[in-house]
Amino acid sequence: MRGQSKIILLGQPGVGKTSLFRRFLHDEFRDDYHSTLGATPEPTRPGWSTAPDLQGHGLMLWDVAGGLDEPRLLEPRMRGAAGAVLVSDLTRPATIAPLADYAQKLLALEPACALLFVLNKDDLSDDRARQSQEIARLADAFAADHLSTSARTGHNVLSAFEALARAVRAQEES
Ligand SMILES: Nc1nc2c(ncn2[C@@H]2O[C@H](COP(=O)(O)OP(=O)(O)OP(=O)(O)O)[C@@H](O)[C@H]2O)c(=O)[nH]1
Ligand SMILES: [Mg+2]
Repeated sequence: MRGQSKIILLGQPGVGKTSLFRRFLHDEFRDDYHSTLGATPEPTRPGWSTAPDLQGHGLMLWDVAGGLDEPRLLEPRMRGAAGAVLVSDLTRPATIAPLADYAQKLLALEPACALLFVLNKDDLSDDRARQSQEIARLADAFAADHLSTSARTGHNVLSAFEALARAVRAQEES
């Protein structure tokens, strides 16, 4: 993986895709919610990760609107993705299962795309055993990793993108 790998954020509306994108790229967080319109690709800065094995590996992040009901919009944005963060909301367990649909649609277009499943908003609740189990099962079904994150506190946000960058590289080397 040299140059920039296209990474797409996928998941139901309001799970925190834009918030993870902003926390990761700009280290900021906003409480207000504005549903994303259109796609806004943005690159990582040089040196975004200090991990020795990721030096020179840039990411181009695509933040897209949540929802599976407009495949004509979603599919062109999925095309060319080397990696995807599949985001769910810890406080809304119903946002977990649809990630299987996003993953299947994506892999139908980009079979070698690396996946990372995320349970976001982990600052909001300690009661997470069931959700963690569900996301772990889903990730296992796609032979992918999973993490809980908080865009609000920043917990695991950098780690999530580093893990995905490594998974992208592993896919490219296989
Ligand atoms: N407490 C908390 N709130 C969060 C977190 N991430 C996102 N939010 C809030 O959840 C709401 C939705 O976040 P967005 O990042 O806009 O969600 P999205 O997935 O981009 O939504 P769409 O663009 O509609 O698909 C906003 O009010 C955010 O402030 C988090 O980790 N913790
Ligand atoms: Mg958004």
